[in-house]
Amino acid sequence: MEDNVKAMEAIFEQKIANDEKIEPKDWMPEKYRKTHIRQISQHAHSEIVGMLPEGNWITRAPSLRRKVALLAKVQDEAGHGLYLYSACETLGISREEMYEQLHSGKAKYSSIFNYPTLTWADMGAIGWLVDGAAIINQVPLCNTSFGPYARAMVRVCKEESFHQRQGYEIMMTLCNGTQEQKDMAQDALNRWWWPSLMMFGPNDADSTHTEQSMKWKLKRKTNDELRQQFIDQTVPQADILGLEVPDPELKYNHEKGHYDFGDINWDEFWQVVKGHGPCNKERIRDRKNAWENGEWVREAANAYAEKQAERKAS
Ligand code: BYC
Repeated sequence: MEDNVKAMEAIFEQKIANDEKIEPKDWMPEKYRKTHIRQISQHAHSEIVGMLPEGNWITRAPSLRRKVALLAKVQDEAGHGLYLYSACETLGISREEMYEQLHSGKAKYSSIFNYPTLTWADMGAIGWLVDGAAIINQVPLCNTSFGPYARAMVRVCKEESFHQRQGYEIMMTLCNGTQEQKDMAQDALNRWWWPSLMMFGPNDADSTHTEQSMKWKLKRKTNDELRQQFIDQTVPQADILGLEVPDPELKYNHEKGHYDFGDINWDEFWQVVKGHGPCNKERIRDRKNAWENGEWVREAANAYAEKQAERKAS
């Protein structure tokens, strides 16, 4: 029996070394399975909770064109959540169980969605910064070792590129507008900059999972590498907008070929992760309400599916 497990372990390790995908029916170590359930379900929850701060602005979008684009973006996020929940289900956890973990606070979701969206400029800042950070984090995941996750990510990344551009275009319009509009864009950047840097997770030295996840090729880059990439890519975009990044220590380091930046407030990050951010309670309340109010829809859909199956069988 033990020899059998060792042989399967060797096949698994070889596949990882060869950059072959691990598929749901392949043998995998229990820890690999559990780590993937944790990360993929948290990712799915982030997409679904991420619909709330933006959904808040659909009825207040400043024009029909803006409303259509925002509505499409929020719908895309629902779709991303569904691909990810489906990918996660292939690892042997049910969707109900995942929802239960979200609603009870057992499962995390991205810290970024616990901040409020106060003005229309926040729709621009979220698309530009939050989706921008998501792309940087997720492009390497297209190459992750677990097949269903990698394949879901390919499509998600394509859609995130559209989201990033619609956000940047909102910022561009505001920055080319009146002084009041430009101030609104600056205020949104001031509020979203640091939480966007926190999205990449704790510094590598404080990250619990990075080392093992890199070995399994679940993560292809570390939290700090991705954060630096985001800063290097985004600061020139802020320059084009004529906005100031709210970090007095931000400076291009010619020797390193990267921007140096100030200290991240990790106390704030952990407070938000532990449920004490500005909107944590509201977000979970809204998700629970959506689940409870949707019960009749699930019942009707299940009843319909049963009827169809009965018809086919008869
Ligand atoms: N927020 O060992 P670490 C989107 C937790 S959605 C909350 O580095 P890991 C979008 C972490 O879970 C964006 N918690 O962890 C949607 C761990 O706690 P547990 C979501 C965080 O997993 C709508 C502990 O801290 N993207 O794109 O190796 C609109 C130690 O961290 C956070 C994804 O989920 C955080 N920011 O690395 C617009 C991408 N960071 O689980 C956009 C996939 C860390 O031990 N996920 N924690 O209790 C990942 O790439 C990785 O999971 C992370 C963290 C880089 C986030």
